[in-house]
Amino acid sequence: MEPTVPSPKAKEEAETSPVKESLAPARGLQTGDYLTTAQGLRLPDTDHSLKAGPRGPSLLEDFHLREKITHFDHERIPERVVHARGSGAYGTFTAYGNAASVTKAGFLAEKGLETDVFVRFSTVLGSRGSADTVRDTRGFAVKFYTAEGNFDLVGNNMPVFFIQDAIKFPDVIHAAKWHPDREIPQAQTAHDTFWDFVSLHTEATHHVFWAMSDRAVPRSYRTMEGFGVHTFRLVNAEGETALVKFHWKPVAGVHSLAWEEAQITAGVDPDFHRRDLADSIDAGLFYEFELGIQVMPDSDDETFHGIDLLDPTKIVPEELAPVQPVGKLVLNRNPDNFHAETEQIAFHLGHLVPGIEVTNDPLLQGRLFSYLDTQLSRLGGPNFAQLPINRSQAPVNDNHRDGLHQSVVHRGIVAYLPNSLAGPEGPVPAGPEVGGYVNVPKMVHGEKVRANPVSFADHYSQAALFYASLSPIEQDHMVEAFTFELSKCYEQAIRERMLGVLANVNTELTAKVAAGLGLPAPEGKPPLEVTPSPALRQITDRVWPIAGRVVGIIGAPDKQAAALQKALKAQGVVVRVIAPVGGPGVERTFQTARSVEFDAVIAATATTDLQMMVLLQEAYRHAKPIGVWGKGEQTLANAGIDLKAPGILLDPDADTLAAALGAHRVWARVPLLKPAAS
Ligand code: HDD
Repeated sequence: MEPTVPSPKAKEEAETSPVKESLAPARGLQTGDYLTTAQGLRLPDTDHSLKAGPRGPSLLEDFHLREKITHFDHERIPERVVHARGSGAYGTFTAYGNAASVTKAGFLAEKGLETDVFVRFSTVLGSRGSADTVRDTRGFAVKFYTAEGNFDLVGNNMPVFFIQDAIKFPDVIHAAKWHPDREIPQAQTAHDTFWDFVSLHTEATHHVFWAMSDRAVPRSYRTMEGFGVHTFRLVNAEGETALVKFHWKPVAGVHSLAWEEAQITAGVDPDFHRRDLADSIDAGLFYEFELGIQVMPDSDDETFHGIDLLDPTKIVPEELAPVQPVGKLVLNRNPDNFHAETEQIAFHLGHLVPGIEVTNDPLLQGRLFSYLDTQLSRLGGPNFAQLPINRSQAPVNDNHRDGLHQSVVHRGIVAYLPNSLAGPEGPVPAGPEVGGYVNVPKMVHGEKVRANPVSFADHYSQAALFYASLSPIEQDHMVEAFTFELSKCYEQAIRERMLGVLANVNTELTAKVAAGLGLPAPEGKPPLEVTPSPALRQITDRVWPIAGRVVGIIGAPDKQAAALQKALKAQGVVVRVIAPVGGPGVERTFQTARSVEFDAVIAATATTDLQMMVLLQEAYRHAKPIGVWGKGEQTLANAGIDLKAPGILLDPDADTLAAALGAHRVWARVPLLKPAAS
C-alpha cells in the first residue's frame, strides 16, 4: 500500500467534509466584530473592573466581571478517568467493498464509499498534562460518522487486555495509576501497586508482556497498529454471521522509540506524539492506516483452533486467520479547538450500526455500560450526543427530552410511543427493511453464576507465544523493560512473585531478568510447545515509507543542506539545520537541539561542542543512522564514534539516507551497544 506523499490538493479536499459542514453552525457562533458579553452586549473595556473610584473596592453590580470570572472558573471538565491524555484528528475512511461478504454495514460494504471519521489517540494512565512517550498502552478510538448512525471502534495499540471481566477494571486501573497518597508516579508502570496486582492476577500476564515490549513506546501514532481487541459478530445482507477481530495496520509500519529515547523525550518534548500528529497533517503528510478483519466461523463454541474468541487476553495469530484489508483511513484535518472536539468527543462501544454486533465477551459486555455512564459526569448530563463533535450524520429522532444542556427545541406534545397524536412527523419504529437495528437471534442459556469458562484459566501460553515471536533485539528490549520496571519496585516480595509469573512463561527470559535484579531465578512450568507468530515481530528486513521522519544536519544552511532538504522533502522527510547560533535557514541551535527530535543526524562541520557530542552519542546509542559530510568526520571522532561502526554513512546522499530511514534503525549496531559485561 503506497502512502500519500504531501499533496496540497488532498489537503484542500479534506477541508470540506459533511462533518465539517455540520459543525459549521457551531463554529460560526462567535462572529461579530465587537467584543461582547455572552448576551451580546457590546463592551468598551474588559481590562478594569467596575470600582468605587480607581483605588476603591470592586462593585458587586459589575456583571461583566462576574460573568467573565465565573465562566473562567468553570472552564475545565473532569478529565477522562482513563485515557485522559490524548489528541485527535479528522479523516476519511474509504471502503474497499470486499467486506460486503461478511457485513451489511454500509460504510464497510459499499465499495468506494467515503465516511468521515474522528480518531482520538491516547495514553491510558497519565493525567491530561502528562507526557506522550511514557511506557503505556495507547488508545486508538475511531468514530465513523456513517449514514446509518455513528459507529465507534474503541481500541488500543495492543490486541489483548489485562482482565477478562469488566468487573475487574476498577482494580486494574487503581493498581496501575498513581499511588493515591502522593499521586506518584505519573503515567508509569514502574511501581509497587501495578506489579503487586499483576503478579497476583495472572490473567494480566499476556498484556503485561505487550506493555513491556517496544509497542509501549511508539515512535509516533503514525507507526502503531490498532486493535478492536474483542471479537465482534458481523452480519451480512443474507443474515449470515461471522466472528471477527478488527485491526488497524499502519501504512508506515510499526516502529518504536528506544527506551532511553522515550524517557528523554518525555522531558524534552512531552507533546512529541501530539505535535507529530498536528504538524504532519499541517504539512500534508497524512497518517494512513488500513482497516483489516480476521474472519472466523460463528461456531457454537465460539472457539477457533482452540482459542476462545470470548477471552480478551487471547489473540488469533495472523498465520491462522489472515488480516484481510477492507478499507483505508487517512487522517487529513486537524481539529480547530481542542476542548470542543478532542476533549468533548464521547466514544461508546454501544454506538453500533446494522451489520456489527457485540459478543458475550465479559469485558466487552461491561464496557457497554461504562462508556455511556462516564459521559454523564464527564460531559455534564445526558445530552452529550448533541455536542457538535458527537452529532450523528444520520437523522436523529429519539423521543429523549429535556435534561441538562438540552439544545434542541423539540416541538409538539408527543414524546412517547405508541401514540396517535404525533401525525406524520413523529418517529415510528424502523424495521430491518428500513435500516432498523435488529439483533441476530442467538440462544442464551446458563445458570446464574459468578464464574469464568474453563478456557479462561490459561494465562501463560499466549504470553509465551508473543515472546517467542519477537526478534532477538525485541526480546532483549523486553528483558531490559522487565528489569528496569521491577527494579523500581520497593517490595522485594513483589519482584520475587513476578519472577514466579515469568517463570511460567519463559525460562530464559526469567533467568535474564532475575540476573538483572540480582535475585535467584525461580522454576516454573512454561508451555512445552510454542508456535511463534512472525506477524507479531516489528523488526524485519522490510523497508518502510519514510514520510514524517526528521533528519538533522549539524552544520550550516549551505547548498549541500538545501539540496538534501529538497530531495528528501519529496518523500515527506523534514531536514533541519542545527547551527551554533540562529539565523536564516537555521531551525535548531546547538543549545536547542536534542537527539530525540531526529531519526537520523548528519555531522557536516567540525565541532567539540559538548551538547553536540551528547546529541551524536545519543543518536548512536539509539541506533540511528549517522551521516558524515566533510569535516564532520572530526566531530564524530571527538564524540568517540567509530566511523566504521554499522550505520555510519560516509558522504550520504538523499537515496542513502532514505534507505536507512526506511529500515527505521541500524539494527546491526545494536549488539555493539550492550554493556561490556553481557
Ligand atoms: Fe476503556 C476510555 C479502550 C476496557 C472504561 N477506553 C477508553 C478509551 C479507549 C479505551 C481507547 C479512550 C476513548 C477516548 O479517546 O475518548 N478500554 C479500551 C480497550 C479496552 C477497554 C481497548 C479493553 C479491550 N474501558 C475498558 C473497561 C472499562 C473501560 C473494561 C470499564 C469497565 N474506558 C472506560 C471509560 C472511558 C474509557 C471509563 C474513560 C473515558 C471514556 O470512557 O469516555 O468509560
